[in-house]
Amino acid sequence: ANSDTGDNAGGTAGDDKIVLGFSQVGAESGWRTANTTSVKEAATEAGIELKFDDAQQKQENQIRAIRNFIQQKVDVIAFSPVVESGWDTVLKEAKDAQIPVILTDRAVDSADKTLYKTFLGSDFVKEGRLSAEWLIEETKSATGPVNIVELQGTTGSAPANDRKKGFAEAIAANPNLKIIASQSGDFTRAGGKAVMEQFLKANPKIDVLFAHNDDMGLGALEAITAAGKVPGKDIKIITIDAVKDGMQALADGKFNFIAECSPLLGPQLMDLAKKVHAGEEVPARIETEETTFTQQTAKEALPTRKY
Ligand code: GZL
Repeated sequence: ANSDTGDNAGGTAGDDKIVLGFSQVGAESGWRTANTTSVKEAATEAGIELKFDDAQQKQENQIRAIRNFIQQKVDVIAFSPVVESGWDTVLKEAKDAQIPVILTDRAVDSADKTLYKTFLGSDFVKEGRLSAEWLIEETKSATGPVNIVELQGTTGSAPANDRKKGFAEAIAANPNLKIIASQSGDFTRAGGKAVMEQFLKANPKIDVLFAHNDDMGLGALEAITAAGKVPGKDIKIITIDAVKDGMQALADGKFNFIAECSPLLGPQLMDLAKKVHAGEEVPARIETEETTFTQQTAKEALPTRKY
């Protein structure tokens, strides 16, 4: 740690623990809680002292937490930025305090790439594209328009922006596929349910729901069945994450396709924290390994899913 207790002054310092300050988005979804578990367990495993803060999905709370970490002179700061913009000032303060910063899960839009050492997380554009590619294949024999409604993630967040972009770019190739409504459900089950209720009231013909995460899709299920429609049949459902509850819905035939987004970033984060603390070079971008699931492969994978 950067503690200037002086008790190591001049002596052969014991190899004291690395102190990592971690600012987490919140606890909005199954993905998020699995991610928190992964970070906490990996810190224990790695012998790293973790200072953990839950920002309840508020950027000002993350900025405050990062400032506290700087005051406490932690060795390394890591965080998952709830939104892409508005980080340059506080990241500059961390840089001036010579505390290396690691981005996990979500990215920031800062032009100055020296404000953080690396970004460890998924390629959200690819997740959106893979979701669309499944739908293009699934509807290739459709003659008339295929009406899609989209439940976006948290407004301004990298996963919401990029999943939307990847999906929209891919379906542009097929004029039959139309996004007739698109709105944020803030990555939560409650948000997904509330917005899907509105979609169903306003749109008599909905063929497909594209939800930016499982939790909003799970909330939408309640609205769809309440409207007397059969999820997975009357309305095809595509989601992203592949957390256990989403995979169960997929195996049960209520969802049709999930693009995985792995929350298990803890071990890689701790390895990176040790490297940046030691002043070692690390890659600027580390992309998470992940796959996709159909109803059949979800049934096969469920028994061994870790989250
Ligand atoms: C993606 C992550 C998103 C998940 C949601 O890496 O930021 O936030 O897809 C979570 O479930 O709320």
